[in-house]
Amino acid sequence: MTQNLAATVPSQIRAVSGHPAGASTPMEVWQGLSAAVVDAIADDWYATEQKYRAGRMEHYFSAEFLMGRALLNNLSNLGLVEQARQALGSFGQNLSEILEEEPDAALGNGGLGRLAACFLDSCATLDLPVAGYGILYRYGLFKQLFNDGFQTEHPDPWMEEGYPFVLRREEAQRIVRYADLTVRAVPYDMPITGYGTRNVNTLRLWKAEPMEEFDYDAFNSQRFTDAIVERERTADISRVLYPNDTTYEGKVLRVRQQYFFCSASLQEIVDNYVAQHGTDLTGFAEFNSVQLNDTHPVLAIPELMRLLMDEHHLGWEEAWSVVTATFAYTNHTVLAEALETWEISIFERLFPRILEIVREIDRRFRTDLADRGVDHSTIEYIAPVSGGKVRMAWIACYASYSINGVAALHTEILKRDTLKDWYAIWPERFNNKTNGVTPRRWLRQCNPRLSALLDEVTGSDAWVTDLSVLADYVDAADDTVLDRLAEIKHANKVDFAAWVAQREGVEIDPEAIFDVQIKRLHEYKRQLLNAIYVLDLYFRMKDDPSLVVPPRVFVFGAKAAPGYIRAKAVIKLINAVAELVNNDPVVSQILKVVFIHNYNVSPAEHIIPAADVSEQISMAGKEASGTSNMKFMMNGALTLGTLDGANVEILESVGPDNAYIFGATEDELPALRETYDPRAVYESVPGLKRVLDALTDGTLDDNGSGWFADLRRSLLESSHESADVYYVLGDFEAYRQTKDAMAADYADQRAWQRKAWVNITGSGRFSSDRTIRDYAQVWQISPAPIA
Ligand code: AZC
Repeated sequence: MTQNLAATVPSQIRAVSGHPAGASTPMEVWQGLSAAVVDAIADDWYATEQKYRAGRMEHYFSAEFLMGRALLNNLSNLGLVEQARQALGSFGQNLSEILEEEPDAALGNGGLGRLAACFLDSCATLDLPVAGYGILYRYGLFKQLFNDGFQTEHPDPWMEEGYPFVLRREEAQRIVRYADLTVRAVPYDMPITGYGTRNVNTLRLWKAEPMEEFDYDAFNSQRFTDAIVERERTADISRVLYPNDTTYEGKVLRVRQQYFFCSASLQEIVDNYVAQHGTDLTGFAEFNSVQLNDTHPVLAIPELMRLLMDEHHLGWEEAWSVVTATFAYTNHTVLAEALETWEISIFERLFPRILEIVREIDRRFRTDLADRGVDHSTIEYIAPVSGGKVRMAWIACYASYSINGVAALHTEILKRDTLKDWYAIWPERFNNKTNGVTPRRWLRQCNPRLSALLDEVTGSDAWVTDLSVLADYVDAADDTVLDRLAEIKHANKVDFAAWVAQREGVEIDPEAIFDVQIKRLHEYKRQLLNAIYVLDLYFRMKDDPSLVVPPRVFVFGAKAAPGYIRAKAVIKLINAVAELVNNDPVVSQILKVVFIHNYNVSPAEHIIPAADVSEQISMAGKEASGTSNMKFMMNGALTLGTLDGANVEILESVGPDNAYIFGATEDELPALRETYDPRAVYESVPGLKRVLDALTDGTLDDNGSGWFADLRRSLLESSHESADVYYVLGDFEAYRQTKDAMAADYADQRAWQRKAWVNITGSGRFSSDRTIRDYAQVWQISPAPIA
C-alpha cells in the first residue's frame, strides 16, 4: 500500500468543490482530503471484510458510538500525516486549520459511547474480526450553549454538509417490521483503521428510511402533509440520539430505535451465516458472538429467537441453545434507573411476536429457577416479565454466556448487590473487564510533544501499540527528562490558554495549576463538591488577603440531560461562581474558573494534555469505572479522587505517593450514613456555612430560578432521607485538605513531574488494547491480519 496523497488530494477536492483546490473552501478541502483517505484504504477495507466474513466474528452492538473526529485519527493510523500536510501546503492550505473544520460525530452521551469508540480502535489495531453496529443518528448529542449561565440545548446536524467517512450501502439494506410500521434499514459503513496495520474494520450504522419516499396519490390530490406523514414517522427512528444517559423519555420511540438496529444487524449476520455455512443455523454461535453494550441492545435476544424459529425453523430448545451461546452483556452502571424496563403495552403495540417470545422466556425462566429451588420472591424479583414491565437487564443476565462489569470494584458491587441473585445461580458467567482508552487518540494524537519524548526515551514508537512497555522506563526519568516533561506540559498549557481565550473569551495563566473536571453532569459525580471548594477558597482569600494560595485555573466541562434540573442548576452555579471569581480584581489574579461550553471529544483532546490535576471525585461506589481518569493519567495529570471505579486500580498501579486519594470508601459509607447529619456538618466544618449561605443570601444570582435554593436544600434537608444523598458535605473537609495539600505540592516541580512520569509510565494497564485482549478471550476470537 503506497499512498500518494500529493496526487489524489487535489483531484478529490476538485471533485467535491468543482473548483481548483486552491480556490476551494476549507470545508471542501476537508471533504476532499477525507475522500482521499477513503480512497487510500478502499482495497484493504474490502479485503478485511472478505476475510472476516468467512471466519468467527464478534459483533459489538451499541446504541452509542461517540466517535469524535475521524480525519486526523485515520491519517495518523495510516502514517499519512506528513503527506497530507505537504499535499495541502502545495496549494497554500494548513492541515491543522483544515482539521478544525471537521464536526464531531457525537453519536453518544458519554463514557459508554466513547468506550465503544475506543474499543473499535483497539480491535482494528489488533487485527481482530470485530464489527460495530449502531444507529446513524441524524442529530448527535445536543449542542450546549450558555445563556446567562443557563444551559440551552440545540440540534447537532453533524453530517448535513456531507461526511465522507460513512458510505451508504444501498445493496445491504434490510426490512424492519413493527406492527404499525414497516421501514427500510439502510446501512452506512464507517471504516475503522488501526495503527500500523492494513486491516480496516467496519462500524455499521443503520438509517431508517420509508418503504416509499412519499405517498404519490396524496401528493397528487394536494394533501401535501398527508403525503409525507409516513416518511417522517420513519425518519423519527434514526433522527436523534437520546440525550439522557440514565433515564429515558419518549419510551416508545426509544424501544423502536433499539429494535431497529438490533433487527437489521441480526438479519445481516444471519444472512451471512447462511451464505457461508448453509441453512442449518444450529452452528450459528460457533461463528458469531454478540456483545451487548449495556441493556440498550437487549432486544437482540428475542429477535434472534424469532429469526431462528420463524425464519429458519429451529425449535425453541435449539434456538435457545444458540442464543445463550451467542450473547454477552456488559453492565455500565449500578444506578438503578439505568436498568431499563419497558411497559408491556409498548411491546404489544410495536411487536406482539417479540412480546410472545419474551413471555415464553419468562415462563421457562420461572420453571427453571423453581426447579433449582430458588424461592418465589427471588424469582418474582428477577423474572424477565413482572409488575407489568419487561426488564431488559434480567433478559440479558438470563440469556448471556458472560456478564461483566467495567472495573474491579464495579464488578464486585454487581456480584454483591445489583446482580446478586444472578451471581448466586450462575457465578461462572461473571467476570471483570476493566475499561481502557486508546493511546492512539488519547496520547499519540492529542499530545504530540509528549509522544515525541516517549519515542525518544523508549527508542521507538512501540508503546503506541503496546502501552505496557512504558513500565520498563519508570526509573528512566533523570532530571533532564523531568525538565522536558515540565516544558511539554507548559507548552501544552500555553496552547490550551490560547484555545480557551479564543473559544470562551477567558484569559488564563499557563503558570497556574490547571485543575480539571470534565464529564457528564451528574449529582453522583459531585461537580458540586468541586464548586463548593472553589467558593470556599474564594472566601478564604477575601477573609485573609495575605493567605498564600498557589495560582489555579479550575476548568469544567459537562452537559446535563435536558430534563435533569438539578444538574442544570449545578451548571448555572459553576457559571455564577466563575463570574464572581473572574471579576474580582484581587482574587482573579490568582484564581480563574472556566466552564468550557459544549464539551465533547475534540475539546477533550485540547484539554487533557494541558491538565495538571484530574478531578475524579464521585461518591465511592457510584462511578462504575470512569475513563477520563485514564486519559488524564496517560497525559501526566495527577488524580485527585475517591476510591471509586477504576481510580482504585490507578492507585494500585502508581502507588499512594503518586495519587491524591480522599474521602469515605464504599464499604465505610453505609455505617457513616446511619449517623450522618449534614446540618451538623454545615454548622461545624469551618467555611461550609458561609458557602452554602452564599447560594441564597444574594452573593450569587440564579436569575430568580430558585435553583440555588433547591441545591442548598438538597444538601441540608435533614427531615427526610434525601438529604445530601451523595455525601458532598460529608467528604468536603477531606477533599479540601487533600486538594490544598496537592496544590502546595505543585511548587516542587521536580517532585511533581516525577509523579507525573510514574503516572504516564504506569498507564499501560489502561490501554483499551489490554481491555480488548481480555474481551477477545471471552469472545474466542484471534487476530486475522490481511497482510
Ligand atoms: C458509564 C459509567 O458511568 C462510567 O463509569 C464508565 O466508565 C462508562 O460507562 C464506560 O463503561 N455509563 C454510561 O455512560 N451510561 C450508562 C447508561 O451507564
